[in-house]
Amino acid sequence: MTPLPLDLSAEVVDAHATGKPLVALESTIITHGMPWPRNLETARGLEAVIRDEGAVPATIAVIEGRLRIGLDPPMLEALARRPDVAKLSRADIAACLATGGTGATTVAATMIAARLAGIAVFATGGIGGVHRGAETSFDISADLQELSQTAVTVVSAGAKAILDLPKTFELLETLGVPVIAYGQDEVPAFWSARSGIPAALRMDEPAQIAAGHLMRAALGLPGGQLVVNPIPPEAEIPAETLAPLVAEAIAEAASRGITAKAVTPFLLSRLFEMTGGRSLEANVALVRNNAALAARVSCEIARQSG
Ligand code: PSU
Ligand code: MN
Repeated sequence: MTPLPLDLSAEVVDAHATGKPLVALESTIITHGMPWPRNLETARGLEAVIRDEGAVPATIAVIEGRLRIGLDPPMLEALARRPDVAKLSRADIAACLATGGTGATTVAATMIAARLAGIAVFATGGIGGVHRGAETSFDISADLQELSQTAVTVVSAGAKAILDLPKTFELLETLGVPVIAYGQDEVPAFWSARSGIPAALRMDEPAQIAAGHLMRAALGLPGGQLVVNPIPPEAEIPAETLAPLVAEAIAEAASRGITAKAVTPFLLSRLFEMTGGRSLEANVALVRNNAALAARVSCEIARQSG
């Protein structure tokens, strides 16, 4: 059988050997979600937040044909500086590894890698979902199916508000993915804490989220849990402020013929311009908040299973 070109950082190897809790981080947010140099600052900051909470970070990417679980500082910086990195989802990751390529992992590909590396918890910003107009474009992120088949708990701030949120949460329900709102009764909408959409599940303690993860394993259920953690109030952009800008950005993407993998990065960068950078500041704040919660959940999984 083809050997898996998997490299664990020394820190990740040590964490496994000593039973320290780990948190996976994706790399598409670095290469396609945020502009230089804020992307690198944010990526480093997330690792620091996870360490401060007593867990070990593992940023995941494919570098020259090797699946890296934990990037050393020069590797992280090189990835953040490169303008031409591929965006890898479930469909792309094997081909990238097989051809010696370099690519950033999306939520779906990061879940696959985290599971292979024995990491139970992963922090991101917002998952991909059902795009508006999906009834004609069929644009639905592979992140949703991945959540239904790969047993990793993903801590997010919901699905990005550029998406069709009601359809996204309907589809997650159909796929059997538990959507757990943290500390409130409705799902958040990425840059805004509220969406008006009631959450199927609510938990107020990391210990409950950890217990849910372990119970799914005991049941032999294959998929993951999606935690939706509201953006901190001081960083929030009200949904009313954002709605017209999102509509304008989506219309622009359509008129410019932007499709497939390019849609989400285009909309994020247009909103950055339209909000004078405020959407990026909100994105940084929410992903840091998610990293902290993910670390607490990972510590609880280690405690409850130890
Ligand atoms: N969260 C962010 N910024 C991002 C992403 C998540 O704050 O850029 C990325 C994730 O990697 C997610 C991807 O998987 O956006 C969704 O892309 P698509 O809609 O093409 O599936
Ligand atoms: Mn898509």
